Amino acid sequence: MISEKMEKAFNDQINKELYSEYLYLSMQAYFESLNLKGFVNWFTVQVQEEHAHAIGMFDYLHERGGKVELQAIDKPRTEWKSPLECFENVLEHEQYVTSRINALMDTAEEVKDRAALSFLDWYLKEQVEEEANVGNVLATLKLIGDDKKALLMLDKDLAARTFVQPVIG
Ligand code: OFO
Repeated sequence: MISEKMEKAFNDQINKELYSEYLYLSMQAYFESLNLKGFVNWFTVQVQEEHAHAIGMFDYLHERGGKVELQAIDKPRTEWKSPLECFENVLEHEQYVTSRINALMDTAEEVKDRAALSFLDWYLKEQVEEEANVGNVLATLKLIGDDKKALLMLDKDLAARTFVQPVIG
């Protein structure tokens, strides 16, 4: 049986993952408004990944005999000045999520929940990957500057991203 403290920490993180899904859906809508379909595809995959992250914790909490209590999801931002500003926001958000996963692991250490620690290892590795992927797109956007042709080339590249159902834990 999972401790009450750990149960609450997981419920809070499920909310953060669902918020991530919501934020990226809002960014997807922003790129729809710019008619950049490759970016739209990139965010479609991102939304699916965040949903999988939330469900991974949702299932795990049940597996450990805990109770899932869903919370209200904050309203996400809806406007960005440019694709560059939007991706700066993505990186900032992923860095925040990384800090939350670290805090969740601190709680698991505090209550000596080694099973949760080992489960959360996957999330920690995933954050390293996410930050690297987002950082790459961001670096390219910085190089592109105001070059519309180069932006369309990046859009074409991002259209190739596909969703692979992650095996969590
Ligand atoms: Fe983007 O990794 Fe979950 O939140």
